[in-house]
Amino acid sequence: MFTLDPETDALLVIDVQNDFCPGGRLSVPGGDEVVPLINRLAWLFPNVLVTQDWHPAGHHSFASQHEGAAPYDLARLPYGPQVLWPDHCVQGSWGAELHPGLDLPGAQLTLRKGFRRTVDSYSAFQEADRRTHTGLSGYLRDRGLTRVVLVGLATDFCVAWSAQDAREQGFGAAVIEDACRAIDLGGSLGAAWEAMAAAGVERVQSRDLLG
Ligand code: VGL
Ligand code: ZN
Repeated sequence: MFTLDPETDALLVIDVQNDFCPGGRLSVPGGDEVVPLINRLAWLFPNVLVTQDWHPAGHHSFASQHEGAAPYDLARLPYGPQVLWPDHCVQGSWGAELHPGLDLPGAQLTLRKGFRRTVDSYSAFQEADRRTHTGLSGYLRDRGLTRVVLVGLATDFCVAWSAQDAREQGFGAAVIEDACRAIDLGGSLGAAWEAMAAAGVERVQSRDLLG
């Protein structure tokens, strides 16, 4: 059973952007399939918040910035291990735009992350240096929102990191599994679900909300 509290729950729509959909530069398998479902789910939530991965050209998470590296290699950056990605979600580019089918007229906040050239930010709460905050927890607290319900891309990266950080910051967190799609690099999807369960993230299905 999953009971929504419209007063204190927020739907957090993670990175449903062209580059993470088929035809994009970091295409997540089936990424665009979540769009109609997210549009339906959004009607249940008076509070809808959206994130965008938003990198400057030459961002250090791009393999193109590391000599001899290929996309999906693992690198050591000053703040820790970092998967290197194809160039993606470059500020102002088509790939960084939200998927055109996303229909969220009631969305209240668009939060952009990953805009510092040398630090990545999978999480909507905290950058990969684990010190720099995006401001989302302050926003939620000021608005009396106590739980985030997460949907979007990708389950095992930005969704999982955001959900775990929500818990760490003292919020409830639930992930709607079928309203997300994963990258699944070397077992990352299974590991993400394990880590989320350990952090107290609820794992739910859209039918639990839509009936
Ligand atoms: C993401 C890889 C790189 C995500 C963002 O949105 O899950 N993944 N940047
Ligand atoms: Zn990124």
